[in-house]
Amino acid sequence: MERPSRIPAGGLSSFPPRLAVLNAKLSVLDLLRPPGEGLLTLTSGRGLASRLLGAKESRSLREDWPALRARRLAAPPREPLLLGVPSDTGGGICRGAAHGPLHIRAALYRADAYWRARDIGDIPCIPQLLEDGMLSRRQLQRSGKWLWKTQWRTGRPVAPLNLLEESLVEIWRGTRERRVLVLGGDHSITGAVFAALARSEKMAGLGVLHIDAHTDLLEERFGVQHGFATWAVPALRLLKNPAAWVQVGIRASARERSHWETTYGLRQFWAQQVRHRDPRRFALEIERHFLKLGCRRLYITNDIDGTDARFAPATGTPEGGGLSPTWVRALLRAISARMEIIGADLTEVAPVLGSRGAAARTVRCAVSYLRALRWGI
Ligand SMILES: [Mn+2]
Repeated sequence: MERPSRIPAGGLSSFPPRLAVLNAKLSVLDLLRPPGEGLLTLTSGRGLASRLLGAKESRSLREDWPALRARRLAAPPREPLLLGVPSDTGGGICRGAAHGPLHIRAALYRADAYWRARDIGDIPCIPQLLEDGMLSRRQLQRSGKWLWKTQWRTGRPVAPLNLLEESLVEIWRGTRERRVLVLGGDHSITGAVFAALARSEKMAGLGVLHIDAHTDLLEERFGVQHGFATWAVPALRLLKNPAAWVQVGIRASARERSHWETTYGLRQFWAQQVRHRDPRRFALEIERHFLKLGCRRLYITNDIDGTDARFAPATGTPEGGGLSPTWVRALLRAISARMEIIGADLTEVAPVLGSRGAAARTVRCAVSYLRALRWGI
């Protein structure tokens, strides 16, 4: 029997659309799910997105998704895009950050129509997987076939961190200047963002502002390299000058500040050093620091646990003695108004931990951080 060629004589319009999709070469971006649907569920979790976003919103997102996604990916290059990574397999104490993107969106969409129209959806996250290098060939093949269907080939990304890295590389291959706002997920996702930044040659002249209660500078944890406490080590090594990595809000650490600064060459500002200072003056100080190192562009990674646990309790490792939301917002607003933000993320929001009130407070805080960022558009 003769096999049909890719596109029939009548062109794509006369072809059944499903078949056209199967025959076209899939890009990793074709795997992006509608917002809130990247946390893959079967019968029991079905309807999570519609419960939070509303049945109408989630139905219309689902029905028009491929066209909507394509249109949003084609937005003017300076417009930042929103991408969700509902994975908390890299977490290790209390999980739940996989639910962060959906809950944050539900509140963000209500507050700000801008982000609703810039949402390119979720990385599809098979909940038990984290990084392809941790998987057997057999598992890669099984989940790869499930994810890519007939388009599966060895070497294609399967686990959440690899899908995220490849998606960003693909986005920057198409539009080098594209800015992204990534919603985690546990903090391991930021490691994948940095791998993609490096592969896309975006590390030169880049400064990093890292807000967190923890240093995330373990070389490994129980022999595992990918995770919420270890991602910053390989990411830091990708930066030309480690001094261009500035941590703010640190307080839960087995070692002194001097240990981290000497071992890794980065700069740390512990919560107790800065929380009583004027955040705008502090922003000026770190801007001067970045400029001295030749860094004019900034990536911001914001772990919600950098914020004091009183204000943002719904997270895997809440810590007291932290920064206030007012302080963090003022810092974000001031620094993003002065430097060019090429990307940012917000991680570790776990709305399923603690009471409903705790979740609502944490999500409110998260949304206010996203809205504090100035993208200069
Ligand atoms: Mn942390």
